[in-house]
Order: sequence, then C-alpha cells, then structure tokens
Amino acid sequence: MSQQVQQFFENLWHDYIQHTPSAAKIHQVLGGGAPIINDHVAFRTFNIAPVNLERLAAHFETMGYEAKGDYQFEQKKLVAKHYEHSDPALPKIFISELLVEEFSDKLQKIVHQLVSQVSASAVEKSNILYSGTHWQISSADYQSLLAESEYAAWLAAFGFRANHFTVSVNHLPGFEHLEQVNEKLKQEGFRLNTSGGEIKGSKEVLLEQSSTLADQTVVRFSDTEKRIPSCFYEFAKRYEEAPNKLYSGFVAASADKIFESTDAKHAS
Ligand code: OOG
Ligand code: NI
Repeated sequence: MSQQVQQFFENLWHDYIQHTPSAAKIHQVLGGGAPIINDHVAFRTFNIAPVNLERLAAHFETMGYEAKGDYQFEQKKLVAKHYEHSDPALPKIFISELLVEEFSDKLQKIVHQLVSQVSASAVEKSNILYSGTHWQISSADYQSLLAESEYAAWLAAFGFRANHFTVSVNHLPGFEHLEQVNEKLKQEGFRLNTSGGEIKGSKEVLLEQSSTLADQTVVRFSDTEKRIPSCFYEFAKRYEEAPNKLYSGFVAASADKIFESTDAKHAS
C-alpha cells in the first residue's frame, strides 16, 4: 500500500476516534494494542452535487478501489455501493447516499442550504472524507431533520467522516465467533445495537455483523450545544462462498439495522 494511502487511513482513523472514544478503548480490549485488520469503513452523504456518492467514491477509485455491490434501502430512502481494493490489507469501503428528493419540501430546503455551502474545490481533495461539516445548522433544523430521517440529522450534525470502522473478526486473534466478541464487549460495559438482534445476518447469508451503539458527543449548533449520538464501531465475521474465498459483499437486511446504531432514539 502506498504511503499516501496509508496516511489517508491514519488521518481517517484519527478523526474517527476523536468522535468515538470507545473505539480506541475497544481496539485496546480486543487487540491488546496489536494492529487490527478492518473489514470496512463506512461513509454517508446526500445525493446532491458536489457531495454525492460518486464524487466521494472518486477518491477511492484514485487509490485503486473498484465498485462492486449496489444496495437499496427503500424505507430509509437510501442507496449504497461498496468498493474493494486488490490489496487485502485495505478495508472495503461502504458509501451510502440519502435520496433527498424523496423527502418533504422542508427537509429538501434545509439539506440544499447545507450542501450549497460546500465548495466544489473542497470535494476534490481527499481530506473531504475526514473534514466534518462545511456548514452551520440550528438545533431547530436538526430536530426537523430528525423527525423525518435519523440519517439526514446525523449527516447534518457530523458531515463527512468515517461513520464507522469495522473489526474483521476473521482476522482477530483470540476470537473465533462473533458471539465471543459481543460477550467480551458487554462484560467491559459497552452497549450493543440490538435492533434486529445483537447479531445481524447468519452463516447462511455468509456474513454476521454486530455494532456498538454510537458514542455521544457535544455538537455545537448555531444557537446551542447538544449531546447527540456520533459514531460507532462494527464487528464482522465472513464465511466462505467458495473454498478459500470469503464472501466480500454486504447484506441489505443487516445493513438496514446497522444504520440504526446512530439513532437518537437509542440515546438516553
Ligand atoms: C452504514 C450501515 C450499513 C454495513 O456494514 O452493513 C453498514 C451506515 O450506518 O452508514 O455499515
Ligand atoms: Ni458497516
């Protein structure tokens, strides 16, 4: 992997743990300080130029990633794609985008107002992917978004950065099953996302996933500060689709529940 790509992922991780202090602690609990292989990193965006999925994905294509799977989330009004790199040391990338035109005029107006503040030249730099917000939003607008879409509200508050990193349990010494990882995390006091069960997916669909509930951080809105859910950590165990070849896709029904790890309704 080139030094530039390595530096990119280091910067991404550094930004992520500022908003997800539990991820750094979990890294210690599971890996004992040894390096952990990531299965994937996930990003969220709006389907509006210049920040739409394809534009963000262009940075990964420059790094040598290729588009693989397409996913749809009708109820949440989202689509997503995943990207893979030929270097097995590099995580897969999962990018989703909100189908803004499917929401109310009110939501559309707020979101367009935010996106209009992002300069096209900022999107051309790869550090857009750990740049956070490029706008100010009031707590009232945040609440309006939240009423229609947890995803829209999260993105308005946190902007462009890793929504989560994901530990590859297949590459995690000392743990065979995802249940063991979950038990260890609960023993250490971390809260898991139980939407759809602690474990989403199964051996039959070749992918099992679990995640923490997002940490909570103080976000400065234009009028006030609020403590709201930030980012989470995910754990994935993959099964072979052919001898010596692990399944490398995602499972929409499971992903649908993973999205809920940042729901404000869990935070109390
Ligand atoms: C993405 C949720 C889906 C997965 O691994 O299936 C996902 C998100 O919360 O932005 O990460
Ligand atoms: Ni994920």
